[in-house]
Amino acid sequence: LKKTIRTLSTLNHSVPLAARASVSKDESREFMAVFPDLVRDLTEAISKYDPKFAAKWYAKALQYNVPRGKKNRGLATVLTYKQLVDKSELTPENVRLAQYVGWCVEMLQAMFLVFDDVMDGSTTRRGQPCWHRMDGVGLIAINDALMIENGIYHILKKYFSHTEYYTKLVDLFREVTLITTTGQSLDAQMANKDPTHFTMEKYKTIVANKTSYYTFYLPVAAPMHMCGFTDPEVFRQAKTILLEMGHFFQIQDDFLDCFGDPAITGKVGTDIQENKCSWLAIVCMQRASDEQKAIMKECYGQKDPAKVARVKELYKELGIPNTYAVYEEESYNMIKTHIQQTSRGVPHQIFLKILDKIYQRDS
Ligand code: GPP
Ligand code: MG
Ligand code: MG
Ligand code: MG
Repeated sequence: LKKTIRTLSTLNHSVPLAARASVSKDESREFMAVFPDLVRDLTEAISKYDPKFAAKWYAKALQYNVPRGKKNRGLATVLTYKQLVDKSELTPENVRLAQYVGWCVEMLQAMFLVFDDVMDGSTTRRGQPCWHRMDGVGLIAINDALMIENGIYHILKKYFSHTEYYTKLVDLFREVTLITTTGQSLDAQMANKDPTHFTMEKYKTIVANKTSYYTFYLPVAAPMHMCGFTDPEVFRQAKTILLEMGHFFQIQDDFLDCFGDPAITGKVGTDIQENKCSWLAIVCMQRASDEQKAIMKECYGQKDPAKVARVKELYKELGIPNTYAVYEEESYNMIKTHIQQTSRGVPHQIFLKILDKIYQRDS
C-alpha cells in the first residue's frame, strides 16, 4: 500500500516530503522558542493562588501535553498571519503575538487530546504514554485539561485585551470549543450503536464538528481577525475549503488508526475496539455481504485481539486500503480545484500550503 501511495504521490507533488519536513523544522524551532515564556506566564499566574505545588504541577502538565506534537495547527496560525498581514506591520512584536495565538490553538488541541484519550481508552499519544496513564496522574488529567484550556483565556487577556479584535478571538475560541464538543458527543454516541447504523452522512457531521473546525478553520480564522478581516463572505469561503480539508484529514486519521505504524503515528489505534463510526467501518458496511456483516457484528467493538485482527482482515479482503489510496489522491485534487475556485479574501497559497502539509501524511 505504501508503494501505491508513494507512486500516486509522484503524479501530483511539486514539493518532496523531505523538503516539506525541513521547512517546518525551522518554523517549528522559532515557534518552540516562545513556549518557555508561555509556561512562565501561566505558572506565575497561578503562583499567587499556590506558589509551590500547583504551579509546579501545571508546568509539568503543560510541558508534557502542549509542545510535543507536530504543532501543525499552531504553525499554520503563524504562517497564515505572516501571509495575511500588511508588510508594514510584519514586525517581530506582531509575529510574537501570532505565535501566542498559535500556542493558544495548541493548548486547545492539548486539552482536547487529554480528554479524548480518556474517552477513547487510548494508551499512547505522540510516542509517549497518554497523560492520564502517567504515574500519579489518572483522573487528575481531567482537571489538568481544564487548566490547560483556561490558560488560553489567560494568555489572550494578557496579550490581546488592548486590541480591537480581542473579543473576536475569545468568541472564536469559545465557539470552536462548543462545536468540537458537539462533534465529540456525536462521536461518543455513535460508538454505542452497532455498525449497521454507521452512514457517511452521520460521519460528515461528526467529523466537521469534532475535527475540522478546530484543526483547520481556527488556525486561519484567528489570524484573519488579527489582520482586520470583517467580510462574512470571506470567512464563509475560507470555512468551506477548510472543512473539506478537515474531512480529508479525519479520513486519514481513521486509516492510520487501523493501518498506520504506531512508531510513526505515535499512537496505538483503538477505533475498532471502541466501536467507532470510522470511515473504514462505513466503507466496509457499504460493501459487506451478509456473512461479512455478521463478522462485523460479532467482532467490531470488541477488545479481543483476535476479533480486532479479524476486522482488519475483512477491511483488506474488501480492498479498503486501496480505496483509501485512491480516495486520498482524488480528494486532494478536488480540494485543490476548489481552492482555485475561491474568489476573494485569503490567498490560495495559504490553503495550498496547509493542504500540502497533510497530503500523504503517515503521522
Ligand atoms: C479526533 O478524534 C477528535 C478529537 C481529538 C477532538 C476531541 C474533542 C473533545 C471535545 C475531547 P480521534 O479520537 O480520532 O483522535 P485520535 O485518533 O487522535 O485519538
Ligand atoms: Mg476520539
Ligand atoms: Mg481518540
Ligand atoms: Mg483517530
